[in-house]
Amino acid sequence: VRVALLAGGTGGTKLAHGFAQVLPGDDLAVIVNVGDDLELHGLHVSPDVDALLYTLGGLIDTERGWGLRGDTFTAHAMLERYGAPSWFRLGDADLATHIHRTHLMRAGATLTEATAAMASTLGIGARVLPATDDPVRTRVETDAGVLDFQDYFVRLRHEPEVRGVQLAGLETARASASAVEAIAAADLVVIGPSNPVVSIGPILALPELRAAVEASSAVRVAVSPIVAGAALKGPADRMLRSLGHEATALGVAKMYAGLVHRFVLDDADADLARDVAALGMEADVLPTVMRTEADRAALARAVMEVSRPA
Ligand code: FO1
Repeated sequence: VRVALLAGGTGGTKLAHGFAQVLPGDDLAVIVNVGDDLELHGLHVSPDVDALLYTLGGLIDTERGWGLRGDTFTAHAMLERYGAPSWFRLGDADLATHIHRTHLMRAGATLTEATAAMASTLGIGARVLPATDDPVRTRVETDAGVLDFQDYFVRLRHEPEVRGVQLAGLETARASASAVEAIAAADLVVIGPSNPVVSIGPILALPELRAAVEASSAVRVAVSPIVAGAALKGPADRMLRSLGHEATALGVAKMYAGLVHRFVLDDADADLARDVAALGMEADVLPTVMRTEADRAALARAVMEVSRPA
């Protein structure tokens, strides 16, 4: 089974790790959000790509959910002393990732090429494919003004209410050809349990990528990032509410209606299955909360199992 997984943030990354545990490397392509990317200290930082590289490479700091396990922050302290922005912390070893990526890109590599080279060095078999090589940057309209994504997410700890989302650069951006091809070649397209607005939204906003999903003959399944009315991590529930959606698995299913054939909701939301099915998709009730690495693999296997063509 060739799987193309759309992902960004913690939930999608954990499910990617689940698929990576149960599929041969080449059979998994992860299409990654780049709307969170930023330029910092002259370096290209790509948080969702980083999280995938570090998770699939077994290097992530699982407590924080970002950066490298055991990293130190000496360079960060020195940058702070120089008066550089200090609210976004790059660890010493993490800094090497951003320096190397930026170096490759200045020498002419695309983000896709730089990511592939780094994934290979880290021994990652799965293809980690940025949704686009062009700069598409998420901006959030909040009560505190229009903010760059990391300004909202990290500096302001996603406290301001989100009133709208803009994708700067979208008009001229082209989807990555590798990502489009991976979707076309997939037997199973999975929308991960990621924030539908700021993680999956910037991927599906690329017209060629959305068209590739719609044109795909694969089984298409989405996994709910909302369990019992709450996001497991991050502001997805509040963001859905302030943008006029229901902050429930059903609310997320409504956002994907017409795009997916199946929708996976957590055991805790079994009572919503009937309403999800009424949207014209199969509702699959599964344990979706991934506490351990084994949970990730089990969810990946279960998603493949329910999606197997009859
Ligand atoms: N998240 C934080 O909350 N604080 C940080 O200082 C921080 C630094 C950071 C550095 C590199 C990287 O790849 C990610 C980093 N993150 C940090 C995580 C991150 O930006 C967000 O969790 C995601 O963008 C949301 O998916």
